[in-house]
Amino acid sequence: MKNLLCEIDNNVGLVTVNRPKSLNALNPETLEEIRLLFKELAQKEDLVGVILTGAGDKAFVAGADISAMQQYDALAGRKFGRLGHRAMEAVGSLPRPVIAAVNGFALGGGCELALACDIRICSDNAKFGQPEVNLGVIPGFGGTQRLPRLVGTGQALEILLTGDMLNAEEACRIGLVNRVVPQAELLTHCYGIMEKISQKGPLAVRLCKEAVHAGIEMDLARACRYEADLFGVCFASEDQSEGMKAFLEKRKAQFKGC
Ligand code: CO8
Repeated sequence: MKNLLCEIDNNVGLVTVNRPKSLNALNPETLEEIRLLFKELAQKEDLVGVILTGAGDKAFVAGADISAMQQYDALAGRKFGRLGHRAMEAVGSLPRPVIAAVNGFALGGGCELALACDIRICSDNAKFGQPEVNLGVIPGFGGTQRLPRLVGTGQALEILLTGDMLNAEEACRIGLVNRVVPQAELLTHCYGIMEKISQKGPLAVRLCKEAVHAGIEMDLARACRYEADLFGVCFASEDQSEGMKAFLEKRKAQFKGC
């Protein structure tokens, strides 16, 4: 891959968008690499999860690549939007948790990439925004949909309509990120969350993510029935009997992921 770095350590993937000269802006090639990489990572049975970040200490991702978009006509714009959606979908549908380690600017397509992740932790220098209205366009990688689902329509509309940037504390206050940590501790903090998750039943972790993401698209009654189905599926696993047995025997469970 030309624009991404990927390393896997202790079954935790670290994916870095690596175009620091343009503040990790997402050009079509990078979006396609994200899609392909996350499809490949989805096949790794032992994977605990993925941490997604940006190269350098200034930006997570400063948006879609404006120099690539500048000359687009309507059809090219639509094609680019679809490419972006497929990349975000590959991140969001990874059957493992994905943590966005937001280490600086997360603007436009960069904020949308963070929104496609399951958990967002940011450094104290992070800045968030959907500045597309400054460029005469609207967000095109899911921002008008995922942002209101996460922070509510009122907060989302203020961000979308003003194009204003939010600092890390403001982003945390409205629930756009879970936590703000000093920049030097950002990755360590994210690995700490992955370490905790790695101790849990892998099937239960996968099904929790599936229940939340699928359920949020349904009405509550249907979503609760879906949850009950997935809850039932857990009882077909060895991990369920081990987890409950270990609790009753007052010992740590030894999960196998089956
Ligand atoms: N695209 C391309 N290049 C970029 C981008 C970007 N989004 N952001 C920064 N760069 C480049 C700059 O052009 C500059 O390059 P060079 O050194 O060659 O001049 C380099 O990165 C460093 O940037 P700055 O010198 O501007 O750094 P500053 O610290 O002065 O400013 C900012 C940092 C505030 C982040 C500033 O760079 C900025 O405002 N960037 C643009 C942010 C933005 O508007 N992002 C949204 C883009 S639109 C979008 O994401 C839409 C997504 C959906 C599209 C769907 C289409 C269908």
